[in-house]
Amino acid sequence: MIYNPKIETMSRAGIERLQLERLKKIVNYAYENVPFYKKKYDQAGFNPDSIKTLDDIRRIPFTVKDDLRENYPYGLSAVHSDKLARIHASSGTSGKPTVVVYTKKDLDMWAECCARIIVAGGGRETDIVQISFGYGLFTGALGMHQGYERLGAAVIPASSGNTERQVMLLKDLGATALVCTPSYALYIGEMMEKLGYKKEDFKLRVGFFGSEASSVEMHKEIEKRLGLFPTDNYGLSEIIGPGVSGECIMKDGMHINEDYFYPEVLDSKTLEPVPEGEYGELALTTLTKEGMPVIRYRTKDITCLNYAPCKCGRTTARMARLRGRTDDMLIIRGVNVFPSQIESVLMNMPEVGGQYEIVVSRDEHYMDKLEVKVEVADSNLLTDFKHLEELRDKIKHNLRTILQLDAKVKLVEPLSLKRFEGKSKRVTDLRKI
Ligand code: DLL
Repeated sequence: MIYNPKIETMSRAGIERLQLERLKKIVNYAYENVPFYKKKYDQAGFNPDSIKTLDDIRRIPFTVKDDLRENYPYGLSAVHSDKLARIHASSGTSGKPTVVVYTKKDLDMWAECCARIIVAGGGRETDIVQISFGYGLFTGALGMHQGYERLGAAVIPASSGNTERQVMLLKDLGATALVCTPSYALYIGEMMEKLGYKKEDFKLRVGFFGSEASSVEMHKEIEKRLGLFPTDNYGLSEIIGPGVSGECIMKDGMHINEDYFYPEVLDSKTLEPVPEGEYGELALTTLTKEGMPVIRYRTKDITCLNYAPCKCGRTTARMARLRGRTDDMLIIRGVNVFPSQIESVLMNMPEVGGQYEIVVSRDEHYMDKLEVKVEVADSNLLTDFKHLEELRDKIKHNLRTILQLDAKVKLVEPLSLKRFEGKSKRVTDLRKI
């Protein structure tokens, strides 16, 4: 089933025509209604009327997170506050949040985008969906809530936290779908087991997991524990929230809602586009957003694009599962390491559980040290020294094969590492302190 077949199966020429028409409009709209863009474009000598082809986008200056911070709170808004229908914000690592605003028309578009990715991942109007993202300024909960509501499904706005109660609600209310972060889904799965349930005790069918990185292996683990079909979906508050892209049931890349968000993948050094299929930094342009148009936003997320039509029938471009962010890439003894690589190694080993922590530090000789803390799947192993040593060596070996780097591995009790109800924070880099 396809939610909006006219758009989602449009020919490449058709979609590009639509994108160009919208790009011309939005760039002019931003220039005329947001002093920030006018100033930036005038300074760069960029004339919004000079856009003639989609390739011309390359001449437009980028927008970055600092632009939003520096223009806090409403500096990038293009409309009078009377026209605003919703205000969200994402918490920054320090200081003030990044504020994003929506008009009624934007909310309508957002609901459609989420409905499309929900249907693509197997969600239906007959679902009873538990939304276990934190409700509030975060875009995840309300975004997916409205998407599912648009389909006509029944929504349980459970919010995150109180995991025992989450399990009770899932079971008693007969939820068929779950929406949360992938790490929280795993935690919920563990809690089900701890409370003595089997996955057959639930009616769960599909799960929509996003807002943080997850690996193929992590999805397999979620599928095994919760007995549902998991898909990955992507978005960011600055652009809209969830609904930028999502996997279909083929699980071969996340379909981008390209009629609303124009994607580019760039070499992060030269900022020139990379060839299709090569990894680089994703930049996104909102093609219709009224409240806060965002042009060529550097997401810092690393992915690649695939324009080939998908087996599901959709023709929209697909972005690969994120490989990380340009800024969560760790450089350890000169080697580039993405936490997602470490996760893949661990998730492929049945002897270890789903939770881990990565600590990077520096020894007295200024040498970088990588430590990975992992929960063993079975606590009996902790009393068996020989097997423990063997497992530690095996993990070290597997990490070395993938990372080309030696790591210290610490095995800990099941359920002893910190759990997260929202986005997880698994990396501590002590070198920066
Ligand atoms: O996390 C929006 C969202 C909510 C997406 C719910 C999907 C589901 P922010 O809080 O602004 O917005 O964080 C955006 O989270 O730039 C990525 O680095 C990361 N991220 C989001 N989705 C994924 C994903 C929401 N599927 C930032 N895989 C983005 C990996 C993701 N990282």
